[in-house]
Amino acid sequence: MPKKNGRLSVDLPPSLAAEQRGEVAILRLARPEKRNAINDTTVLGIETFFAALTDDIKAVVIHGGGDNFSAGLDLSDLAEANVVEGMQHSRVWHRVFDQIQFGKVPVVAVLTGAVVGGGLELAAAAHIRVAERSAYYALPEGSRGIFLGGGGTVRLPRLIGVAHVMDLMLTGRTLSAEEGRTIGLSQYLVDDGKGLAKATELAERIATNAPLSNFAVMHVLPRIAESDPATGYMTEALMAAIAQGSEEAKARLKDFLEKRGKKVLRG
Ligand code: 1HE
Repeated sequence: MPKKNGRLSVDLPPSLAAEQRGEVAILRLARPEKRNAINDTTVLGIETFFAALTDDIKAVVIHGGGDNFSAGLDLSDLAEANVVEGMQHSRVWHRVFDQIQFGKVPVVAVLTGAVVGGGLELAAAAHIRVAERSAYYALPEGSRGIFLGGGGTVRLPRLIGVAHVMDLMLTGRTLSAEEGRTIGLSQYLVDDGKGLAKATELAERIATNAPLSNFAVMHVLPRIAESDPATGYMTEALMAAIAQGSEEAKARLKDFLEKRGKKVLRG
């Protein structure tokens, strides 16, 4: 099948732009004049994008246009909200970000400039984070009189531990890209301007895996990590058996044994 390149045919709001490069779809937050602050339209547009992924897309890259990934929630969205609306608003973010974490294909996020509040929550829903040196992280919700609402209290402690989240939330302080890399906010740290290329390279590599293996990593690994060990081992055994029983695994193992398969990549 010919590999497609160009604009993705999905109807997105002006705050988002999507393109396809071969088997990788690239979603850009396209509201740089507001530091890619995420308003309701944008959240729903992210949902539309992930729902529209066709079977030829094997991985996604998400990045921010301009100098920043995202300044988080568009604060004008919540200014007039009552308690019920606040709760509903948060639940929409949960639904959409769940579609990223537990969607069809792995997602690589490129972190630049402000990765703040809901921007950090969005980044945490991705599977791999590539930070440029310009990236900085903060959770300023406390200073705004609000609280995390995009799944950050669930996802961030699993990435960096409760103590670091507590520190960020109570002090509102900023972590540098280097500090973020050290505590596990990003798996990669690259020079400014190199993030999108690195993330695309990783996404292209991910796209060569068997889809069932990627699916298992996204959907089964996090559940096993949350399980008691006995349940985890049994779930792992079941998943391993399902994966290795597949035609794709048989063909890939045969390729390796007959010297056609790829060797493990160094670096
Ligand atoms: C915004 C937002 C926003 C920028 N909502 N409009 N997030 C925050 O509390 C972060 C708020 N933003 C900032 O602290 C700064 O904008 C930044 C440090 C991120 C960047 O500073 P800078 O100097 O590059 O930009 P700027 O001049 O502050 O912002 C440019 C414009 O974007 C300006 O609008 P303009 O009409 O005056 O040009 C800003 O008002 C606008 N802007 N950030 C609305 N966030 C699901 S719950 C999640 C809860 C949260 O995410 S709380 C954290 C919210």
